[in-house]
Amino acid sequence: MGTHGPLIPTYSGRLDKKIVRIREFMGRNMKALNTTLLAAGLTVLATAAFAQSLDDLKNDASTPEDILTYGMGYDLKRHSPLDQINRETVKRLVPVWSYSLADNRGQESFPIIHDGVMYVTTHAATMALDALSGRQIWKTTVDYPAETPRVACCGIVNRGVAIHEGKLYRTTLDAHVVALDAATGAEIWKSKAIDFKAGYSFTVAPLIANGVLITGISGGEYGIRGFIDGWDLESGERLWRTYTIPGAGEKHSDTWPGDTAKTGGAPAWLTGSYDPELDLVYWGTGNPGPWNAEFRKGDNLYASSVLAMRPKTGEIVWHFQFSPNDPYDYDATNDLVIADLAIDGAMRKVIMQANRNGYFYVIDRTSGEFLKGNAFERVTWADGLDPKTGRPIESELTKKIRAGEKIEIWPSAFGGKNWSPMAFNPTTGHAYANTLHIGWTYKQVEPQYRAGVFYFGAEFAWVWPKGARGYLRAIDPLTGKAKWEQPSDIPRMAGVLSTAGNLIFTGRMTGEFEAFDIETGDALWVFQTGSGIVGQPVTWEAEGKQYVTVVNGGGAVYALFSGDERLASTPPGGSVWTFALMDE
Ligand SMILES: [Ca+2]
Ligand SMILES: [Ca+2]
Repeated sequence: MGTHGPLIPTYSGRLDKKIVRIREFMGRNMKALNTTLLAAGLTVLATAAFAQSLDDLKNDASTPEDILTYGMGYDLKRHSPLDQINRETVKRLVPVWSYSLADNRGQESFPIIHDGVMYVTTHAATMALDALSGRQIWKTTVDYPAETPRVACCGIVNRGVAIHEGKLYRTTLDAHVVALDAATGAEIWKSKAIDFKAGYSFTVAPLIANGVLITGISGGEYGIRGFIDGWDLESGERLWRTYTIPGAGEKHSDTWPGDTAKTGGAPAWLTGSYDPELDLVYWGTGNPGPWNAEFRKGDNLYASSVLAMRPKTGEIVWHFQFSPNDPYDYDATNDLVIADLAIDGAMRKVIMQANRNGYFYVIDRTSGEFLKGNAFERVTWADGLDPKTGRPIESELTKKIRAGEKIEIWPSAFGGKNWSPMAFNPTTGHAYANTLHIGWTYKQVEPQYRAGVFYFGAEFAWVWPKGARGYLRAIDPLTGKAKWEQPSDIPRMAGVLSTAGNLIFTGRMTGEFEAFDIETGDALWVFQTGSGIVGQPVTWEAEGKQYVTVVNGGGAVYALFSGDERLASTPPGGSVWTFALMDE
């Protein structure tokens, strides 16, 4: 079993459970083998321990000893039932280990943990670490052409692996999908999605739903035609491709004038959520291109939308468009969180999104019906949403933009919230999100398309507020209102984690990893990690002990585009940090 075998003894407390699992696994046809198997020792155990079935992925949120899915569950709630680290004990939270990623780019990798091994990525490598000690087990580099970074608009990043039956799956900046052996890091297959040179790239962590590996393309700022792909887990063969912009003559192609659809953008660069009961994947799409909306009059489906799709076929079952004919780079790729909420006296199956456009949406995930949409940040581009359809009511300012004027608009292209995922706590009923308080002056100009080059058709400059540029907020999904907020001068761009210990974890671009009281928002704990945090905190347990892990490493979208000189005093350099409670 190579390097994996020696880890098993550190998990001796779970051996009995494993043996039971193996018995069940072998049970139906091979009962007689049980005794032999038990006597066969660790090699057999370790082999079987690699299996993590589709059911394991489905149950991920309720099995805190591992983290098998991006977002800590198909529902992307990023909420853990673990409570050993809580409001009372968090003062004893200390680092257990740190591992250098040996990379100076921004780090956004979501850690996957299975059987005592943690898997993390950078744009340039995939790594397996002993989760308890931080020791590197293997590291496999990613080779891509040196010219590739020019087609990645907003950070040379990778958001992590997917895992299934002993294999890891990741994407590469030059638009390939790779399968690796989880035990050794050896490449099993590598498939090309598309030629990267025209502005296509991958940063997304793949989703495995109903046995299909799903990826979404990046490149919304380069005049691409967006798509979402389904891949065969075993062979790497592409099973389907669903374009996020219909082809000529297809349904909704009339929402694009002339041949504007060909360079219409609508990327799909963040991981979707999945409801196994409905067998629907929810995947957000990005802005239409170019930003100049007068160049492509019409709703521009399916840009700035959510698509509900069948994972087996890629069929679009329903769609909802947040920002029709969007001029403002309001990607709708942000995390689509699945929950069941009481709305107007009835329990509804919903998805929720804190959209870049400044509205917090609640949508019926069975049908796509708009239920609620309220501003969670300053919004001037619209006066509100139609209460029945959710369609934005554009403000006088947006009308002036459309007439060619230069106008100050809120929120900016950074959005009311950027990609950094929020958490949802089903007990408090609140979403916890790092929101952005940034405006911009904006004017549409003639766009010029050149393959692999920014395709904006707009001139813009950021408008900074006097005080905080961002707030960690506890948001009521039904009203958009904040129960509490924690300001930050340099805005937080990290993911958020909620725990049953009544804590919220997140981090700052100046390096602080932080814990807050979920009820009051009071800051309870902080640790300086030495580089900016734009990654995604997770929590897990082993041998009865709770751990918290976050990847740090400053950089990516805000650092690249804000010109915020205050970040100069925070050095780059990515690491994985893991924390646990010091003994009393
Ligand atoms: Ca789990
Ligand atoms: Ca965009």
